[in-house]
Amino acid sequence: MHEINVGADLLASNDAAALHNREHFVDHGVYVLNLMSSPGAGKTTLLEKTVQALRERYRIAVIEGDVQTSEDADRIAKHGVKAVQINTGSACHLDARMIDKNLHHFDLDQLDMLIIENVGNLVCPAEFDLGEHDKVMVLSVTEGHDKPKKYPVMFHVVRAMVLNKIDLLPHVDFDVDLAIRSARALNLDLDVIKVSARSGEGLEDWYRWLEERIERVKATATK
Ligand SMILES: Nc1nc2c(ncn2[C@@H]2O[C@H](COP(=O)(O)OP(=O)(O)OP(=O)(O)O)[C@@H](O)[C@H]2O)c(=O)[nH]1
Ligand SMILES: [Mg+2]
Repeated sequence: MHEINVGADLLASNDAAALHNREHFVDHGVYVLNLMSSPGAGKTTLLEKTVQALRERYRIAVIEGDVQTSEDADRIAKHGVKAVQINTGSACHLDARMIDKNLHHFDLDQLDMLIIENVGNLVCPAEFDLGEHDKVMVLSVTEGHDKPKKYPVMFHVVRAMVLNKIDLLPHVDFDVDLAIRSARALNLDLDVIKVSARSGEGLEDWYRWLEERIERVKATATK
């Protein structure tokens, strides 16, 4: 009797597609960010602020992943930045092939940064490499400081955690130090940036973090 490990096969085939995407991104010197969080943590709000702040300095485009609707892509497009929506239907994450199929919408030579907003979910997106340079997650203080312990893979795979909605800290029971300690126990080198995408507090730190990443990729472009 043959036993087929569907999960492992799926991830192996995704890794091959991700490698293909990554070669494109590296060749064209475009920095690619995979932004993940649970539903409603503030990914699109953060992206709206980010494109407004950086669009004069960098050529930016966005891929929006959602189960359905194009509402997030519409929110980004309002700021004059190209945004392509991918609807995953029943899938709880984006995969590398979905990104590959949509890259023809962009002239990668004309981009400095491509941001991919993943489907709101703290589990599945963490397992699928899209070929991005960095995975970053948004954790909102309304979600509770126990999230690193409950969703360890997500906190393990990201390069940075944006702690969002800090304007709400006086109203919620969220221990910032405990959340950061638990996240770093899973990921020693994790960068943590505390922001309010609403009030703007901390966003300059986030922009500086991105600029450093974009410039590093530009400097090592092969084409
Ligand atoms: N108070 C406060 N509200 C925020 C902040 N950032 C986002 N919000 C609100 O949180 C809600 C969800 O924000 P979105 O940006 O749509 O969240 P999202 O992560 O893109 O959501 P999905 O795409 O559905 O997963 C909206 O009502 C935002 O206005 C913040 O820093 N402070
Ligand atoms: Mg969104």
